Amino acid sequence: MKKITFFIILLCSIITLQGIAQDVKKERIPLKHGAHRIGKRTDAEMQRWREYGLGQFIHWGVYAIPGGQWNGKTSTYAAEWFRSSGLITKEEYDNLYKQFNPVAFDARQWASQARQMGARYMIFTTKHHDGFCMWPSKYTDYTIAGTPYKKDIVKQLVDAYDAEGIDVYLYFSIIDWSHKGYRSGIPATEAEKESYGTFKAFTRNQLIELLTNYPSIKGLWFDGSWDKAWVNEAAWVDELGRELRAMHPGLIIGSRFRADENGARHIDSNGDLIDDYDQRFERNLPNSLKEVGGNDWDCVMTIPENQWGYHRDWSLTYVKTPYDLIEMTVKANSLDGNFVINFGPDDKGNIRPEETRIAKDIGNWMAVNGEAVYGTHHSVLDKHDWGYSTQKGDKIYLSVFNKPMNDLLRVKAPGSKDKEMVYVIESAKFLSTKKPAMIRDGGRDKNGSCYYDIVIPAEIEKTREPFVIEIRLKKVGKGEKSAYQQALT
Ligand code: FHN
Repeated sequence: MKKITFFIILLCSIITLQGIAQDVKKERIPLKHGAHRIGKRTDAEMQRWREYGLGQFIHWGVYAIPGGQWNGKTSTYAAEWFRSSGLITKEEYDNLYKQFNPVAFDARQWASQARQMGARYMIFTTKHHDGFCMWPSKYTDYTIAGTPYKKDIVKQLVDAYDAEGIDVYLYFSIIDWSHKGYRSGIPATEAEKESYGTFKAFTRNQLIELLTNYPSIKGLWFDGSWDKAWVNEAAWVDELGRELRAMHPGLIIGSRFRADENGARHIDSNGDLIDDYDQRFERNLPNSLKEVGGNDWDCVMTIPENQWGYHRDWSLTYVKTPYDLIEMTVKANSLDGNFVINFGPDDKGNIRPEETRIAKDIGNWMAVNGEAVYGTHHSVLDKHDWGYSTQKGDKIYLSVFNKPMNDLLRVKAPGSKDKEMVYVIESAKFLSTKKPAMIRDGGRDKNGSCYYDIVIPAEIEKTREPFVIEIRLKKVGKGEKSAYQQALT
């Protein structure tokens, strides 16, 4: 008896403690510089962002000159970090810009290639961690104006991509190795504070300059904001964000710009997303909606493993295939995110042939199947092993990357809350052939979900390409079949 009483008391204590723990978890702390909005932005600009589906990233700067190699040695470092590779002295690197002369650069050709690939937005590195500016900034001499090339690259790109109807976002690195006042650690002395103050003023000036010079851009894509010194400036950075947004209504900024006053980055101390979309999924797609936490998000991805800037030698790394990248694109959209593929042009301004081929293949697939990506979101269907489903209005797109050996694609329709009703497939067609698909009834489970087997015809099977089936569902009384099924089964 004593034992039973003991266990009952223990159980009650555990339940009470759990309750307290949950209450403590739910308690919100007052934050001045955390998220300024709970939930997603609902304005037209952000809705447009949400519908892009596929984007292009471009990492281009003076690091394209060494392209990962120097004095006959090859670095396995990310090429855009070459200054830190140990193969070049800082002085040599900092003088590379005097040779930067991308005579083959043709912004219109890049933009046309991006449009053919199906990109709806582009993010361009105006300034990476080395601090070299691809626009003629009046706040430093370390810019494109000081190169033999001289011309404003950012302007040419903004104009060319605007002309193709591709929205432009400017990548901006907070880390800037070229500025004397830049530091990673929190300034301790008055002199350090003063020096860091000059860096803050410089950063603010450059951001205002970018928004002033290129007013058609849609957003700023921040990077290199993890330094303690920057994180420590929550109030100042928050105010800067306000100023930039006031200057440029509708401006879109991801979660990597600022931290809250407790140093929490991306997600504030109350668990809410800081700014407009979650930037934490770099080269790392989430696997479930739960991971995404109901937020907008993007995933930026390299074609090789971890090379963003131009590296001459791709033989040292796995290079993703067009189908790898297409699958990732569809997966991102099935989880309510955008997917952005990175390109690293060479020092002359050429997009490397491997990237051009990949862009072309992706574009050919997107031209036929892009409906499954643009403007779509997570579908009402469960995740299936053959691939991913996305949805737009009442159209559900089944993107198949793992074709079943029996050429029957099993689809589980959602269960219906009303026990007398079930979902049937009202219509189904292949996007590539535009032909209707034949469907077999696959039975029901005890929760009222119906199963269907979509027959993959030989003409689709033989292409050995990922393909998309567009279906529509209809709720009918139990035992009824859709007119489509009656005709086709
Ligand atoms: O250090 C950079 C890296 O070079 C590259 O620019 C990527 C792109 O998102 N961002 C940083 C690493 O997170």
